[in-house]
Amino acid sequence: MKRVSLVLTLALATGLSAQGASAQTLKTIKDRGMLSCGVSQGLPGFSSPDDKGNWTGLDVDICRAIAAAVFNDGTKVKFVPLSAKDRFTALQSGEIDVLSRNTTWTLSRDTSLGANFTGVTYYDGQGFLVKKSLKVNSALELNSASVCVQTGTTTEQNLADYFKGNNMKYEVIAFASADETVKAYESGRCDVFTSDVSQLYAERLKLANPADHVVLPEVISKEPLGPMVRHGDDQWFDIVKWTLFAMVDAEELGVTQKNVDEMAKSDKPELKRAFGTDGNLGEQLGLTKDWFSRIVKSVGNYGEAFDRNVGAGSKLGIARGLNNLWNKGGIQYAPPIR
Ligand SMILES: N[C@@H](CCC(=O)N[C@@H](CS)C(=O)NCC(=O)O)C(=O)O
Repeated sequence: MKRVSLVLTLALATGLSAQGASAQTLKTIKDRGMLSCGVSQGLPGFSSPDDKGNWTGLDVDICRAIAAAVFNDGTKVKFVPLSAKDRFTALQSGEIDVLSRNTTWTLSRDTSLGANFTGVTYYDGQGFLVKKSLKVNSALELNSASVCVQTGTTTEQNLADYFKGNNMKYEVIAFASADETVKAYESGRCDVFTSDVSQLYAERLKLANPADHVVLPEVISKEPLGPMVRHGDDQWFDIVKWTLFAMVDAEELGVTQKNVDEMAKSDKPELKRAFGTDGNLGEQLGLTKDWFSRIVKSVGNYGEAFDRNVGAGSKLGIARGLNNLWNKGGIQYAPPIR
């Protein structure tokens, strides 16, 4: 009994009980002076580097928003490009602090991989891309097709389920990287390319004649994509989770990259809490009072990041759809900042 209370007293005295004994990630990142963020190897709209090595995309903006929350500087990110197969090992080994790479939240990934999903940055689903010349209008006409797919993805499993469920035969041709998969499809090694629909749009832009290819109407799975952190550090889990929530809540509250300074002066109670002019919510996360405005200043609210990278203001031109806010017909919903 005595020993237990001594340990407890010590833990309280050192502040360990408040944040959990393993709340080391934030400290490691601060000591390093840089967030290490795992992204894809190049997926327009989500994460891709230009010829100078500047990364842009929705997944990239999540990394920048986290860096802004920690350092007040969205450029303090080291982007680590990862294939589908290598992404989880990089997180487990500590090479990256967070994985922000079009990764689907599933039960097995949430448990056996020793990681936690922190939310959904993009509600997606799996689809099929075919050449228009194939004259196919529905995925149900794909019996006996050859299908190009990337290994180490949920895509492979859904493909098998869909063809089996519809009593159709198919031949899988699998590759380790997106580039190889798309090249194989373009060169005619397979009839179909299957992936998350957002990725079909992104990869189609890389083809010589994007207009020669069509995304079939069927969406055969749920692919909620979101950032992932390692098990065992609840403080870091909270920071990544609430960075995303802050972006979604900012959109709902009407706070934009442009008006953020003006809105910070507001008397509205919910804005005062978010901006830290009332209470200490930022500090409770292990961050600073101005954590919310740092995030919005750096990348804008969720809607702005969506539009710029994958939505109406981007080359992809994807409609908000499910990714609209809950009060605008979509299912993007963040808990309140209070
Ligand atoms: N969301 C699915 C698929 C993710 C995935 O890796 N898709 C490929 C299909 S194109 C991709 O994005 N590759 C990009 C890369 O390898 O850099 C998952 O989490 O398993």
